[in-house]
This record gives sequence, C-alpha cells and structure tokens, in this order.
Amino acid sequence: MKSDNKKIEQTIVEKAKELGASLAGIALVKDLRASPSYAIYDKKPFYEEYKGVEWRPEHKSILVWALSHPASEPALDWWSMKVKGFTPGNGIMRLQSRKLRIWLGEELGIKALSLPYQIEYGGAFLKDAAHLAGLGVIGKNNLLVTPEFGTRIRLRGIFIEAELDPTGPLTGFDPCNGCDMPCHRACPRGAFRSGSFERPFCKEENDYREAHMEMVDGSIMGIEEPCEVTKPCRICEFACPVAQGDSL
Ligand code: B12
Repeated sequence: MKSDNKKIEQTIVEKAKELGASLAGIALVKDLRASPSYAIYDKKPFYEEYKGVEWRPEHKSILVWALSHPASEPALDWWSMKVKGFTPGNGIMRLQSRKLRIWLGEELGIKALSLPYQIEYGGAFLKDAAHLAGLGVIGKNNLLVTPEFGTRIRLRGIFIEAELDPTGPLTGFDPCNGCDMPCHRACPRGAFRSGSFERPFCKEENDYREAHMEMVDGSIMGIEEPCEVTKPCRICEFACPVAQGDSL
C-alpha cells in the first residue's frame, strides 16, 4: 500500500508521541538497507549468533522512536536480568512497541512487527533508521544526536507493511561542525584515538562494568527485591554539549 497523503504518517507519529515517545519518525526499509551499518555489519557483526540480516520484503517502512534518557534518571539505562526488557527504559519502550503494533493493526489495518533490540535476532540499525527518519544526525561520537535531547535518548523500531513517506532526514542541523569534540577526549578507554569510533575499546569499558555489578534497591528498577545492576558507560553521551540544559 502506498500512502496518498501525509496524514497517515502524521497520525502514526502522533500516536507514538501520545504513547510516550519523546521523538518519532518514519524511514523506508530500502533506504536502511543502503545505510552504512547494513554494509559494515556483515563483515563485523557484534554477536557471534549473527547469520546475516534477513528483513522480510513485505516490511517496507520502519517507525522509529526515541525515549529521552536524561542524566537525572540514570536507572532508566541500568541492566538487570531480573527486569523485563533488562533496563527500565527498554521495559517502557517494549510496552510502547506492543501498543503501537496492536493500534496499527486495529485502527489502521496495517500489519507491523515489533523489532527486537539486537540485530542478530532480527533487529534493525536504529541510529541509521532514526537519522533517515529525521530524528537527528550521526555525530562524531558515533551516536544519534538530536536537537531536542542531544545524544541522551534510546531508540526502538517497528517494521510496517506499508510504503509510507519518510519524515526525514533533518536538514540544517550539523552540531559536530566546529565542535572541538569533548566526546572524543572524554572516553576513558580512548575509543576515538584514531579519530573515529573503535568498538573494541568501548566494549572493554562496558565489559568491565558488566563484571563489576552493583547491588541496588529493587524499587529503583521497578521490581520488589534488591538486584545487581550493570551501569553501562555513558561518558561520551554526557560529554556532548548539544541540548544540555532543560532535558538534563
Ligand atoms: C551492539 C551495540 C553496542 C555495542 C557495539 C557498538 C558499535 N557501535 O559497534 C557496544 C556494547 C560497544 C555499544 C556501546 C554503546 N551503545 Co550501543 N548498541 C548496540 C546495538 C545493539 C547495535 C549497534 C550496531 O552494532 N550497529 C552496527 C554497526 C556496524 O554500526 P555502528 O558502529 O553502531 O555505527 C554506524 C552508524 O553510526 C552509521 N553511520 C555513520 N555515519 C552515518 C551517516 C549516516 C547518514 C547514516 C544513515 C548512518 C551513519 O554507520 C556506522 C558504521 O560505520 C544498538 C541497538 C540497535 N539495534 O541499533 C545499540 C545502540 C546503538 N547503543 C546505544 C548506546 C546508548 C550505547 C552506549 C552509550 C552505551 C549505553 N549506555 O548503552 C555506547 C556508545 C558507543 C558509541 N559511542 O557508539 C544506543 C544509541 C543511542 C543514540 N543516541 O545513538 C542504541 C541505539 C541502543 C538504544 N537502546 O537505543 N553498543
């Protein structure tokens, strides 16, 4: 199905925001297939389980949305095996995803697939999708930088069985141009030593943190009992000067 007007895209984006998305937009899956990550990932997959990206041909568009993860709410990003969706933030986004998928089917008659987080289980490259959908741009920190929240967002996506009009990319937003890149200097492992992001150094820091869990009160994570959490590194994110202020 090809949409004739903008209304359906607007309706979908507005629904995502009504359900709590901080930002939302739409991209075409064929553009995502042409994105840098898609080409690179086959050669350098992050997880061994990866057997190649297999997205079904009927999935024409992706709805991608962001949930703001301000520094003032660090627990949104903490990992625990005891928490549904592993982090409280992801737990919220999983629910949003489910509600959106059901709404798309029931209200608009459009079939959709809630995407898992990991690429090897059928997930999509969410930063690239968000760039194409106009939520922000890929910064020198290798993260999506948005005008409204800087880098301090998490992403989620749904594949849609309809060819919709993309809502991006953004024009006139070029935050890294002229920035002296505090993100590069801030990395405790020097993951940007070559001038661009090098995954193994970043992974070293995150592996270290995974091996040094901390016990926290369950109420912080939305569960009853105390639990051990991993606090992933956010240093390059917080070093980014974009939109520091209100959203923190
Ligand atoms: C595996 C993974 C990791 C691994 C490996 C990271 C890696 N980049 O290789 C590890 C554990 C190290 C990691 C670290 C982090 N991650 Co991570 N990670 C993922 C995951 C699951 C897949 C990413 C991936 O493998 N991509 C494929 C590789 C090939 O691409 P890439 O290196 O990420 O970068 C590509 C793009 O930037 C793109 N690109 C570059 N320029 C351009 C230009 C255009 C126009 C386009 C379209 C694309 C594009 O090409 C690059 C390849 O060269 C995603 C979730 C998802 N499903 O997307 C989250 C995700 C990317 N991570 C996220 C975050 C927040 C982090 C951390 C801050 C840790 C944390 N607190 O969670 C760090 C930041 C590291 C950094 N500066 O990049 C967020 C990003 C949010 C944002 N604002 O962008 C995501 C989307 C998860 C989420 N919950 O929302 N991560």
